[in-house]
Amino acid sequence: MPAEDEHTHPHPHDDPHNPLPDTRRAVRIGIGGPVGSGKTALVAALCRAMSEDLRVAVVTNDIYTTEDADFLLRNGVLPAERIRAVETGCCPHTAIRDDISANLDAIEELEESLGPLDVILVESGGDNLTATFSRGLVDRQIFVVDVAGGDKVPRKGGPGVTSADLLVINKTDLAPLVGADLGVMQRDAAARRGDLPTVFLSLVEDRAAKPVQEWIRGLVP
Ligand SMILES: Nc1nc2c(ncn2[C@@H]2O[C@H](COP(=O)(O)OP(=O)(O)O)[C@@H](O)[C@H]2O)c(=O)[nH]1
Ligand SMILES: [Mg+2]
Repeated sequence: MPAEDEHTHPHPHDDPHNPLPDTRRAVRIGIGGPVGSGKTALVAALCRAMSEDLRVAVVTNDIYTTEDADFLLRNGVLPAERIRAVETGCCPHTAIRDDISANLDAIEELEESLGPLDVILVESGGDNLTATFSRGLVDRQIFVVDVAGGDKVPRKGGPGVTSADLLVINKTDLAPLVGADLGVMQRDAAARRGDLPTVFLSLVEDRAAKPVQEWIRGLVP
């Protein structure tokens, strides 16, 4: 065996211009659900609460606008360079499920310009109960529904409700106003989801989205 200093051919670890990257990549979390259920409000709450100690960035998906990204910017939840908007220009579920390249590009750009990150939140454009993320785009997905449409939503099922890694039932503050029974929603969600977790949330009352934040923090090494 030649001694260490007898090496003459180049080794990757010898190149001072090419240091090994931080190989632990950010946890990618998809946030889906119908329009108006509170996805952007949840993203804003999570950014505010987590960016104090974690490196967070966001990708938003809108059909024809950058409304969600604009909302996050206006509310100053993250510096502008940590937010990327993808204009899907088509059914929003296509960009998160079938042709995910624009979203992957956005994630790559964020990681290249910002360096290593802990959490990347990807908000879907949101159309109905059937939109789910490709496993090639995100590691985990959160599905957000709200109680405003009544307590039937978990019972109706659909892939978001039945298979999301976390189901968030938002706007519990509105339950008395619309006559929604949270107990029924809890029972129906459990019946559809088996062991997968469901949390109730009111972003009006819990501005730090605590149960969702805790779940995400549990995924960050
Ligand atoms: N009362 C109530 N309103 C909420 C709550 N969460 C979000 N909203 C409101 O619901 C509307 C839609 O929220 P948004 O985050 O834009 O929904 P998205 O389309 O899913 O991104 C906004 O006016 C929010 O302020 C909540 O917990 N309670
Ligand atoms: Mg939104």
